[in-house]
Amino acid sequence: MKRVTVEATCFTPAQFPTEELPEIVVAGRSNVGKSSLINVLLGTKLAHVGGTPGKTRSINFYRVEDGDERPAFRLVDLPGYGYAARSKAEKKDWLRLISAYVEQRKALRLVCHLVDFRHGLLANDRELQEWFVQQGKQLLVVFTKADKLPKGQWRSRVQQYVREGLYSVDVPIVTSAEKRAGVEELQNFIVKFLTP
Ligand SMILES: Nc1nc2c(ncn2[C@@H]2O[C@H](COP(=O)(O)OP(=O)(O)OP(=O)(O)O)[C@@H](O)[C@H]2O)c(=O)[nH]1
Ligand SMILES: [Mg+2]
Repeated sequence: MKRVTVEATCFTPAQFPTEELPEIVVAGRSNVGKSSLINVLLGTKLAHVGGTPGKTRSINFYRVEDGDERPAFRLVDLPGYGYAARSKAEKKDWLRLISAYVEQRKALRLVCHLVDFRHGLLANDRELQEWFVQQGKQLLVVFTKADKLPKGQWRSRVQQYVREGLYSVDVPIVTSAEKRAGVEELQNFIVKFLTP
């Protein structure tokens, strides 16, 4: 993923850029590792990463151009959900911003739903999945922070989480931003997904 530019940092829907490219959005609970994974996917440090939940407050659009043969697209970083320390007013703003994006955006092709590999899908992850499915969106589950579990457990964990039930257009991808695991697999998936 070669040429990467920040196209927009949006705190209100009016700031969203025009829908000229397909968009892949990265969604998930606060602190699950959305911005970290975007950085390793893009090979940049553009997305802000934080030790405390609630680091990303805006919807951030990254334009990715990857040579002539590969389709250009946008990667979209969302503020996380489930961050309890947020005030009521902030939660309302968050919901308004995210809803506007998810419910109106025609360019949105795929939701990469990031889930902490140690915990699997929690109640609010399931709510998020239901909402995206109701909106007719395609979801791919991407597990994060896999470095926190021994590699010997990875396969059986995925099988367990799939058995417990989840929506995903394909077999979930196991990643670690820290160890750069699963990054190429996810890049390849995105390119294939966008290629007609
Ligand atoms: N061990 C490990 N830690 C990770 C990994 N990815 C992210 N982290 C850590 O998890 C914390 C949160 O990462 P972020 O990328 O900011 O998470 P986020 O989902 O963007 O969080 P919000 O913007 O608050 O929603 C940071 O301290 C990261 O260093 C990973 O693959 N392995
Ligand atoms: Mg973030």
